[in-house]
Amino acid sequence: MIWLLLAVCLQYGVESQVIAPIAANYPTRVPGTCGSTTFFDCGGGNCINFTSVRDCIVDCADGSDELCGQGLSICDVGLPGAEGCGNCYNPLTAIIENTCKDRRWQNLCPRAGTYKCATTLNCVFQDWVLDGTNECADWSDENPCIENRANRCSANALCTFTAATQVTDCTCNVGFSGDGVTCTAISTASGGTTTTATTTTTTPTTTSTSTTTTTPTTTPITTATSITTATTGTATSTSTTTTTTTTTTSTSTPPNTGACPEFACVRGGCVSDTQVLDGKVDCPNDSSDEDYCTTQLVTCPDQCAYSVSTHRFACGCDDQLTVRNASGYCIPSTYLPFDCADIIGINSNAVNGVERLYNPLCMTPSRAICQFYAYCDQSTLQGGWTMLLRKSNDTFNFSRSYSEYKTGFGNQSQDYYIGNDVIHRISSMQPYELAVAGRFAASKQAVAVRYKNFSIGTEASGYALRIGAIKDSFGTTADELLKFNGSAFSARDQGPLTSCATAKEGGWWWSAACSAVGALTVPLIADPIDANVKGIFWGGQNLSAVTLLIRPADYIPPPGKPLDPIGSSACSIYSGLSIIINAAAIVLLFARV
Ligand SMILES: *[C@@H]1O[C@H](CO)[C@@H](O)[C@H](O)[C@H]1NC(C)=O
Ligand SMILES: *[C@@H]1O[C@H](CO)[C@@H](O)[C@H](O)[C@H]1NC(C)=O
Ligand SMILES: *[C@@H]1O[C@H](CO)[C@@H](O)[C@H](O)[C@H]1NC(C)=O
Ligand SMILES: *[C@@H]1O[C@H](CO)[C@@H](O)[C@H](O)[C@H]1NC(C)=O
Ligand SMILES: *[C@@H]1O[C@H](CO)[C@@H](O)[C@H](O)[C@H]1NC(C)=O
Ligand SMILES: *[C@@H]1O[C@H](CO)[C@@H](O)[C@H](O)[C@H]1NC(C)=O
Ligand SMILES: *[C@@H]1O[C@H](CO)[C@@H](O)[C@H](O)[C@H]1NC(C)=O
Ligand SMILES: *[C@@H]1O[C@H](CO)[C@@H](O)[C@H](O)[C@H]1NC(C)=O
Ligand SMILES: *[C@@H]1O[C@H](CO)[C@@H](O)[C@H](O)[C@H]1NC(C)=O
Ligand SMILES: [Ca+2]
Ligand SMILES: [Ca+2]
Ligand SMILES: [Ca+2]
Repeated sequence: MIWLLLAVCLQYGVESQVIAPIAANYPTRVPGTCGSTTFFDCGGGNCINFTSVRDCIVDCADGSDELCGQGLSICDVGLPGAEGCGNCYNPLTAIIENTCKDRRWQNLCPRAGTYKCATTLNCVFQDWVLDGTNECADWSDENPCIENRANRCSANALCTFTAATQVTDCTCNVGFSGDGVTCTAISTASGGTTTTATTTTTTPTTTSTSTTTTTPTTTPITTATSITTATTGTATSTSTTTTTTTTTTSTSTPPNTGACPEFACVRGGCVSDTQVLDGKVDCPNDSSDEDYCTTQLVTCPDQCAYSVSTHRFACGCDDQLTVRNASGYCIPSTYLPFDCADIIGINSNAVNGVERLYNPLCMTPSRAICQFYAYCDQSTLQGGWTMLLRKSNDTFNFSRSYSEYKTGFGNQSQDYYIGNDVIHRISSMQPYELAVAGRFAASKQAVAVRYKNFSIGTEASGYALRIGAIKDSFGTTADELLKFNGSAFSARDQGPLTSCATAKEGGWWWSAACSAVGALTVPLIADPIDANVKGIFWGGQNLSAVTLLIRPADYIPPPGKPLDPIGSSACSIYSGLSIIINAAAIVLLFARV
């Protein structure tokens, strides 16, 4: 069930969600008084060709032909190059990956230490600043002039950065001369002429391998029906304009008829937002302010939630940046967990187990498709580990299709693979370290190897694996992952080396030699005839259980987090195993780091 939803999420994530104008989104204008759906009614008897709607040129006197349709919001209006036109999207369904660059990283803003972009809604991690990729969308993260990031211009110079050319100019202030990097005061006694020299620097742009940034300039796809709403924002606006929406989209939710300023009870009567789900029945003729989710919107018991901006219950929260609390009320999501380290950040006492995590690119995180689940190891090496893979025995088959590896499979409380799209998304957010933790079959000794860096690329890059050097290890010094560095992912039915994945019975970042040594998805039990054909090997030994864990490279455990969770720590990464492993051994390893 969970995985089905995730699959849907990821599929949405890669689509453009820019909505082209369709007549149905302009019910009061098309046909209006014009009498034909090929015309748009500007009002006052003025009709324009519908092809002129949202074409970035104001045709109606009031600019109404450039508004997004009902229920749609506008974004990206103020971006360099957008010419004030922007994109229309449905805030209730969009995952803002490639649609709205001005807000795709808005969900990072509640995080400590992120940089608030100058003119867009985005916030970026510190190490995205001056990294050559324009995540802010207004170039403010790449602007060397802001806070004199590049220390380029003299204190007596004016720094200017031109986004279009990515050129930085340093021009000495009046009364100073020099090249802009060095400016010396012009002696007034000398009476010399004031020359203004300029130093020009071009910021090199590197192409990030881990992000896709294609701007969808055109195109329809979604046929947005429905909705009642007021839209604002015109084509000529130069600032970013957000449209407020009130929606009655879902077939499973009734419209708020407008008879009530806030919540409309099912059998008549109005109550305020604060009376909804407060534990006390307030509706005069029914108890729908309290039991709406169990009596009316029964189709989505786990997602059913009340939003204050729309004054209605829906399957998920309507309000952006809100999240459903345990009562079903949508509350501001000041800090959504995107990985297991975030879980510790929210609750320093969090324990090992399956956790719900969020896609930071979602506008309405409470939607089920914006969520995914992972096993969190909160004890090993002071916790914060997101488990990508657990293979505890061979009862669960890892010979899966490319699409299964893409979206993930298995059960987070047992054996599972979290999915390549999730791994890419998480690991491209900030630097991560990787731990391979397992157990040797013969000695039953717990072993672990920690790598300094870990990320995988976009699907277009083949989810190319990138790992750094070993950081530390216990029980084995072998580096069996290095040979896969740079490889693309192959499953039995798709990828550059499907033959390896088929023969060795697992999807992996196969390299040409098809060596299964260090490939952690192949069957654990070695082939007795040719041990290298199958069986997870590490340093010449069979592994009988293995997990793959990641954690932010700059993870800071909460104060007092025990380093030595004897009896629970290392065991946690094998939870679900029936075999007792040597927990103290791994604890020792990490204690020495
Ligand atoms: C509307 O514009 C299109 C494209 O310019 C044109 O082909 C079409 O004939 C116009 N329709 C009307 C009714 O003017
Ligand atoms: C409650 O129900 C009664 C009887 O049907 C009706 O007369 C009354 O108007 C209802 N109250 C409200 C607030 O709608
Ligand atoms: C959910 O939020 C509502 C509104 O703030 C509050 O009344 C309710 O107690 C919250 N429920 C829980 C379980 O925190
Ligand atoms: C695993 O699944 C694949 C594909 O369905 C199948 O060919 C293979 O026999 C299965 N392996 C086991 C051990 O069941
Ligand atoms: C995963 O396994 C646990 C424990 O057996 C079970 O309670 C849960 O329902 C399973 N989840 C899914 C999605 O199958
Ligand atoms: C790899 O990780 C190390 C240690 O965390 C860090 O100093 C280094 O910058 C990282 N390298 C890359 C390319 O991310
Ligand atoms: C892995 O490959 C990347 C380039 O793709 C390189 O920067 C990195 O140093 C390599 N890792 C190791 C441990 O050699
Ligand atoms: C790996 O395990 C198998 C049995 O599972 C055993 O036959 C084989 O000898 C082991 N190989 C090594 C190198 O330990
Ligand atoms: C295999 O692992 C699963 C999940 O960890 C566990 O439920 C099952 O009992 C194990 N089977 C065997 C044969 O050990
Ligand atoms: Ca127009
Ligand atoms: Ca950047
Ligand atoms: Ca109430």
